[in-house]
Amino acid sequence: MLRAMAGTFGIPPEQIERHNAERRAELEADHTHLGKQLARRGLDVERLTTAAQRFEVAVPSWGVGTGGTRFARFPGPGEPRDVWEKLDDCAAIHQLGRATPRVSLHIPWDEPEDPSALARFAKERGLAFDAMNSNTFQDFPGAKHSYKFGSLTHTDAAVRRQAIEHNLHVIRVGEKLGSRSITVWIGDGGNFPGQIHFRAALERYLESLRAIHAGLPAGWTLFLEHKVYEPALYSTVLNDWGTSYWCARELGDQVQCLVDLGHHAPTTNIELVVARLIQFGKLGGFHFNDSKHGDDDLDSGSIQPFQLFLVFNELVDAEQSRAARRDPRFAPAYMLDQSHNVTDPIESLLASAGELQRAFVQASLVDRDALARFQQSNDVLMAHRTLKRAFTTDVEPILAMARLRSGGAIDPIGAFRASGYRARKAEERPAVSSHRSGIV
Ligand code: RM4
Ligand code: MN
Ligand code: MN
Repeated sequence: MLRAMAGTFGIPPEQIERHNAERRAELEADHTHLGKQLARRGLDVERLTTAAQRFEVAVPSWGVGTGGTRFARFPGPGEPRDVWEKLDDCAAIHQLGRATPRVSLHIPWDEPEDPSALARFAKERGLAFDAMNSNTFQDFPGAKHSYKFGSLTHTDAAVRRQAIEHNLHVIRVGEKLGSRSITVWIGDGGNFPGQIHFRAALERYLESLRAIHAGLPAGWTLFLEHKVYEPALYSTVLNDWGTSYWCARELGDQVQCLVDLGHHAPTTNIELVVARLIQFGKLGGFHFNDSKHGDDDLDSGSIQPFQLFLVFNELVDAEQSRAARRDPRFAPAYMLDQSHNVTDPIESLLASAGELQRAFVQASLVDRDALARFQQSNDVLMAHRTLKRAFTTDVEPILAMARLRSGGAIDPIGAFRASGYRARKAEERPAVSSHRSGIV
């Protein structure tokens, strides 16, 4: 059902132009000033602004609905009720922020009845599809077998077969949408010592993944997403990056590891994990979010912005030293994977994409020659300060200028609030009690 009609979507461009007109002169002054400061450090503000304009991250279809905890969900007004309305919201986000041209779908949460129609609908809104996400961590109506005790690693081959078929189905849907990758995250694991034979479960995982891999079209990438705990609370099958790396290597070139920032024990050094996977040629992509305690799915950069910077520091370093990498095609896929429980999801996604862009630009400021010299001579303090100097630089004028030049809003959240988009959607989309839009 094509509920939204062409012409009624998005933020009227005149509104964005008016918003920018009021802020342009100040931005230009700030951008010029920052340019002079950076020039003294041997950095070219124009090159950095162009790089910021090229930065892209995919938004999750499940992220535009209000999320919830396992205690409650407090839906906001004008929530999207189906995949079409979700795409409308994603289009508004991209219109304002210009950094999110692709959407990552979760199947069957966002199963399209007619994938080709959905692909056209997205294209009309300037959007395309990023990685597909399969879901074998819940039971859906009509399913023959339950995933209560696992999916791809279940002890019963019939359950594994159902989970494999689901992944193959998701790939087929993705092909019709123009996607070129699938992310496999499973909830499989154990709640009690003794429940699961660790090695046997991992063998079954590999066997199931081989079957999915056999159905992977040419040019596609399969991402393995590890997670240390939850929903299984004692052990998980794909628990960490090392296990993920081993599996990806066993499976072959089309299989890569995906790092969800929230999927590690609290003290894990994630930037080190990123460096290892780069070095071993298996860093495929990210699910960005932030966390304090566990898989909190908070907004990117809201809790540990320095960690985010350090992750991008590894990515930019790898990008700049191609020779040091094993994988010449190095181009990790960036996706947001967040749950917006108490904020407007559109605002959170705009802010989060901006935080990633900020970390990327800041990491691009690092004086890598100086850093290498300080590392070589064991000048610990100056090595650290070289990173800090980049991290503490306010690059906001670069980000805002990148948005302006790409046709977005100088202050995307301000423009969103001024547009009245949410109030309009609240009228167009009366709440329905049964729908579930976010992660609960
Ligand atoms: C999981 C994991 C997956 C995501 C689901 C909704 O914790 O992060 O990537 O698809 O949540
Ligand atoms: Mn994830
Ligand atoms: Mn997660």
